[in-house]
Amino acid sequence: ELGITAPKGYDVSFHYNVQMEKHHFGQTHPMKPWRLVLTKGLVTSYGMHHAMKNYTTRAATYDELVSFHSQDYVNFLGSVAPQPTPLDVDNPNPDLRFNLGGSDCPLFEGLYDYCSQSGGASLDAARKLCAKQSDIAVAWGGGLHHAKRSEASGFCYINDIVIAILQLLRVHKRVLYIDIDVHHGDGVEEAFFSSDRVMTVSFHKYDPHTFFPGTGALEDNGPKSEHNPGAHHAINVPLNDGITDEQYQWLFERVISQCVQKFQPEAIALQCGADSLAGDRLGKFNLLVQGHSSCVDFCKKLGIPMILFGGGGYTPRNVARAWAYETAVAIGQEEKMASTVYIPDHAPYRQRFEYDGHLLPSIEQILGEPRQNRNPQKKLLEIVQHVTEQLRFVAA
Ligand code: ZLM
Ligand code: CA
Ligand code: ZN
Repeated sequence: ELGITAPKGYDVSFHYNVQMEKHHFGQTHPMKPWRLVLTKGLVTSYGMHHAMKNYTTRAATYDELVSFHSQDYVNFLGSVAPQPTPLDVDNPNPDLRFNLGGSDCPLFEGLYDYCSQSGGASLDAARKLCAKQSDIAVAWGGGLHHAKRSEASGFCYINDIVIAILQLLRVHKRVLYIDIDVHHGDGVEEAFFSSDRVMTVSFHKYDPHTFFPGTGALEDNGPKSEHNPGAHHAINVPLNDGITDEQYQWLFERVISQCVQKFQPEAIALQCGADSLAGDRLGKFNLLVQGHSSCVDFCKKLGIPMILFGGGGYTPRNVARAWAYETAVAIGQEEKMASTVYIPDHAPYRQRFEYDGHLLPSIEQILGEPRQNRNPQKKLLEIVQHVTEQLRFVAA
């Protein structure tokens, strides 16, 4: 332990249940709940738990799940038997509904427990914010942003974020949702499409024909139909492969500072999907932990109560490195981890971090194949301009 002391100023709470770690989506499925074991391991081995309030969370109840989801859907999730993923994608089991049982959203053993644990942790985090017992509440088991009211989608079954935001809205007039997962936060956006009390902002790779879920174009800012108060309250930042730390930070700060200025949120819900990191199995951005975590740092410095959710992230050791570092940012002790995030390959102190015959991964191994940057600065400027124009319609 490196002697991390109590936080100065910010009360941070950590919401976790080991029940979530044990679930498996299936042999080669990209979503690996055990990345949470690695994350928790790093957090505790740096002694960060001494600087936070640690809560063992409970499963969300049926009533809590149906605060957003339909009863039909939750009943089905609670009663359907586990099924092997069909090999024949063209002949899905006709008994299966709600987009369940395919290869993205398999019906694995213990699914209902996994979903309700994820929801319970995020809801507990929201309750701590509402009770003003926490300034930053951390729920790495949540962030499952694709789930819809009556539909599973993209590895997500229960939208813990929507459930948590609904809780925040009991106390906070306006909630700003920010999503740095490489995928579009479509489920959260859709859930609050008709509300002017939640503004959603997603940064994502956008390529409607080849990249999931295919939504989140720059011009999609919420239905403008018949006096919809939620119009202009959905902000989308569509990006291409290979975006760098410098570009992402530049965009993030410009977009988010304008949103905060106009919308004046009383709470922030930040989805920290780690599949936007370089070297991810599914994402193809070029972000380092530095760039990714600078989003958390920027939001923290706004001084607005905040929940940090997990989300995507498919190269488990990179996910753990990022979320542990972001936990350190929350408690204001990031310098304790700085030297271990990316240790230069020839640094003389490198071997101090190698033990049990395990070599540290080289930077090349962490980053994987370099991605070509397909984000010209001109495009980024256009995004900022469009966001500025949208926000002219928004008033707190
Ligand atoms: N096929 N196995 C992000 C959610 C992304 C839809 C194309 C499935 C995969 C992917 C599943 C083991 C978040 C799509 C993909 C192959 C239809 C997606 C099982 C590999 C595997 O090896 C795999 C047999 C699987 C799924 C890749 N699926 C990659 N991308 C996306 C969903 C979730 O990060 O945003 C938040 C947690 N689905 O592209 C297909 C269209 C299913
Ligand atoms: Ca996103
Ligand atoms: Zn994702």
